Amino acid sequence: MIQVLDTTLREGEQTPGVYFDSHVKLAIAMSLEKVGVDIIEAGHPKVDPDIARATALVASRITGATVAAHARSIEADVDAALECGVGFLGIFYCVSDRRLAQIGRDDLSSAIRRIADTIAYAKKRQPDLIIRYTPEDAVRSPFDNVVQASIAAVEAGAEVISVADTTGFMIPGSDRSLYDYVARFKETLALSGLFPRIAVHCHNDRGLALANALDGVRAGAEIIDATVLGLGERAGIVDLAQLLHALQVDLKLGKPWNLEALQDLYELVSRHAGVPVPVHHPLMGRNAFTHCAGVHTHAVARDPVHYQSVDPAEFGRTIGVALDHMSGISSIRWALDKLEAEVDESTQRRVLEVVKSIGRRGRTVSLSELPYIISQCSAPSEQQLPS
Ligand code: HCA
Ligand code: CU
Repeated sequence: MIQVLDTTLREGEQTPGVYFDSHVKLAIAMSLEKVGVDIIEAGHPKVDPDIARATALVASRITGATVAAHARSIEADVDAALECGVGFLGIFYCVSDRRLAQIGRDDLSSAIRRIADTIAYAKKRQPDLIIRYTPEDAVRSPFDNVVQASIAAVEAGAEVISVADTTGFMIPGSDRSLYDYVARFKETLALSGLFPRIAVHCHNDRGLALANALDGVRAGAEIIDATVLGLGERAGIVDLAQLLHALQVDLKLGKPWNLEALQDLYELVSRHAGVPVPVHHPLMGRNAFTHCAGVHTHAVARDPVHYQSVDPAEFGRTIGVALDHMSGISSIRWALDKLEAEVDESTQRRVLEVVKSIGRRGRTVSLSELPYIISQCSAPSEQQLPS
């Protein structure tokens, strides 16, 4: 069963300038719960006492999803996380040779010992805890290091290993395919008789996060990380709405999530993050189901399928038509229909000309201003009005 882990409250808060107060974190978590995400990563409690308090608050109020916390491979981080009452703990430790040599305190074997000891410690403190081990930057680390660390992690009590594409390095269909990586990784662990659930955490540095995540799914990953608006370090990670839609509607995987609840969630996160939803954001953007050119609106008026492969009703939305320089007579008729206004053919043509001329100035005519344009274009003839 595919599960979705939302990390808006942890990875998303690593977006420069984004900070969610604890009551806002609770509101976002409750909105995520309404959408039905399976796991909510609420924060890294050791980073800051406010984050610890917010994580505890979320863990105490959310019953419809598993609440997770983030921790380095250090007992103090585990203690801080478990004091928050979470049911899922993500422990990360990079095992690339370069990182171990330049930044870490350990060589590979002591790093592996530290990872295993920390996991065993957490499992002992809370036997029902679900533990995920993430070899950060897994895909650019020596494969054998990742395998050795993961085997030790699973033997110490980790149930989930997350393949992190920490720098958005992977490219579908190339020799940097996450599909190939996950498939080979699972096969290699299976040779040791180990079958942890595989998670994928895909950064979007090359704009390929979702494509890579779906490659991971195809190779058997069962937990997929995402954030609202794809927030996160640098270019962020997988966008939650896009992921849920692809899994649920296109691939028919996972439990039924409540896609209609996404609109409120995006609005809430956007407002508190201070990050506007781009107008052309797939699925959630203002223009995502708005048709512009006359040829398009003409065809869509007969059957939206001509220019739409996603059904806006999945999100509780409807199609729209933009009134601007690209409009045709069918755009005007669509708008008149919406307004339940009856206007003769020649007035429609005059309205179209006004709409086009406003559009050429780089503005879209809203439905609410159209009645005034109609009035202006209706008899007594426009020419009789004082200029
Ligand atoms: C980080 C890096 C991380 C960790 C992911 C994980 C990544 O900010 O700590 O712990 O599963 O991209 O590798 O987000
Ligand atoms: Cu990340």
